[in-house]
Amino acid sequence: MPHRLSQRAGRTAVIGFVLIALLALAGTASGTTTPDAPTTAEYVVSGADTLAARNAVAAQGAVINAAEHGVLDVTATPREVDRLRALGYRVERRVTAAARVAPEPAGRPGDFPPQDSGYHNYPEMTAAIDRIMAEHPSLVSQRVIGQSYEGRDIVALKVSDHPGADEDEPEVLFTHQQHAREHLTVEMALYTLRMLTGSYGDDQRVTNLVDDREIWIVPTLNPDGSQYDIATGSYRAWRKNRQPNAGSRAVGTDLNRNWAYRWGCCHGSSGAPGSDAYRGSAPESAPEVARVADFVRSRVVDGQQQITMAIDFHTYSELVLWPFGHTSKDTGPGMTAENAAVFQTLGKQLARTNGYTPMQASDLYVTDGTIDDWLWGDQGVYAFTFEMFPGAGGLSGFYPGDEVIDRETSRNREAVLRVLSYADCPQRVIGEGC
Ligand code: GEM
Ligand code: CA
Ligand code: CA
Ligand code: ZN
Repeated sequence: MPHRLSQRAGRTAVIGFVLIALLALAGTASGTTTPDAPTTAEYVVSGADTLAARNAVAAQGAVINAAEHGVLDVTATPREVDRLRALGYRVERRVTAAARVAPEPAGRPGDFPPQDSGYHNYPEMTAAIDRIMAEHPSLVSQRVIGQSYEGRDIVALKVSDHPGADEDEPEVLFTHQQHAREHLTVEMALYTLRMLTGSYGDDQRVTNLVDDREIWIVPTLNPDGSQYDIATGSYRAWRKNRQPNAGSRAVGTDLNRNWAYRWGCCHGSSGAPGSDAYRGSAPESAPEVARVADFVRSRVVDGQQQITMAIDFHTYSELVLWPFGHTSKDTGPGMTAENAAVFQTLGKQLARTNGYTPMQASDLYVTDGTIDDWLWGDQGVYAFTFEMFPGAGGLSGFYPGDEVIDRETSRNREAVLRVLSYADCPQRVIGEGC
C-alpha cells in the first residue's frame, strides 16, 4: 500500500540492515587458509537506493549486509559481482577489514578472543544452561530435539511452572543463532532463561507468565557454524551451517533460506552452493532446520498448533520484522487484512519498547525460505524476526564487544514479556476477541 511505503521510505534510507556473511575477508584478515577457501568477499554497491534496486541486488544471490543511504554492503561471489555490474551498478571491493574481525590477541582455538570472553561458546553455553537448570529444576526442563550436521545436540529448553507436564497453555517459541556469527543472540537466549527463572516469585508479571505459558527457547540452531566461526581463535564471519554440498567445494547452507514454505520461490535466495544465501538442495535439507521444524510440528496437539507466537533472533540492524518476506504484498494468500493488522500493530508496539525500527520483512528486500514465513505460512504462528544491536557497522557489526551484552539483551526484556502476554490471543492487540 502506497501510504505504508512512503511512510517507510525515509526510515529505510538510514537503516543498516544486515544479512550475510563474509568469508573471504575474514579468512584473509585472520591469516588463515581453509580447505573450503571462500569464494565470497565484501563489496560496496552504489546506485541501489530503491526497494526495487535492493530486490534486484538480492535476486542475483548477493547478500545485503547493510543498506544505508543507497549504498549497500554486500557479500558476493565474483560471478554475482559480474551480474551486478552488468545491471549497471557500481561495485567496489571493500578493502578495509573490520578491526574486530581479526582481534588481537586471538583466543584459544574454539574460544572467543580474551577481550570477548563474556560471550559463551557452545560448551560454555551448555554449562551455563546446566547451571541454571540445576538452580531452577522446578521451572526448566530440556529436550534434545536432534543433532546438527556435525553431531552437536540441538536443545529446546522449556520454562514453565510444571516444565515436565504438557499443560493446556499457550506456547511461545524463541529461536537463536540460525546464523553462526550472530553470537549476541545466544546471549539473548541465556538472558531470557535467567530473567524468567531469576524473577520468578519476585516479579508478579514474570511469575504469572511463567505459570500460564509454556515457553520454548532454542538457544542455538547452528552450533557447528558457531564453533567454526571461532575455531581459529579469530572471527571468520561465518554465516551458514557446516554441511558439505554435493559437487561443490563450498560448504554450508543458509539456514534462514531453507525453511519449507515457498522455498526458493521468489528470487530471495541463491541456488549456488558458494553463495552466502544458498538455500540448500531441498526444503529442510539442513538437518538443523529439519529438527527444529519437526519440533514445531510436534507441538500440534489435537490438530491445534500450541505455539501461538515466536521471535527469531538475529544481528544486526536493530529491526523488528514480520512476514511475509517472500512477497512485497501486505496481504494476499495466507495473510488476511486482519492478520497483517496484528503483525503491524504488535510489531510497531514491540519496536517502541526497544527502539528498533519496525517493518514488514520484504520492505528491506525479498527473502524466501525464512523461518518467520514458514512459522506463519505453514504453522499459523505469529512470528517476528528481531535484528539486534548494533544499528549499523559493516562486518564488525557482528562482533560488538562483550561489554554490550547486558545492555543489549535486557533491552529486549519488555518485548519478550509483551509477546508472552499476547500469546493467549494475539488478535487482542487490535481489539479483537478470541
Ligand atoms: C536476515 S532476516 C531476513 C529478513 N526477512 C525475513 N523474512 N525475516 C536474513 O536471514 O538474511 C537477516 C540476518 O541474517 O540477520
Ligand atoms: Ca501445552
Ligand atoms: Ca502452568
Ligand atoms: Zn541472521
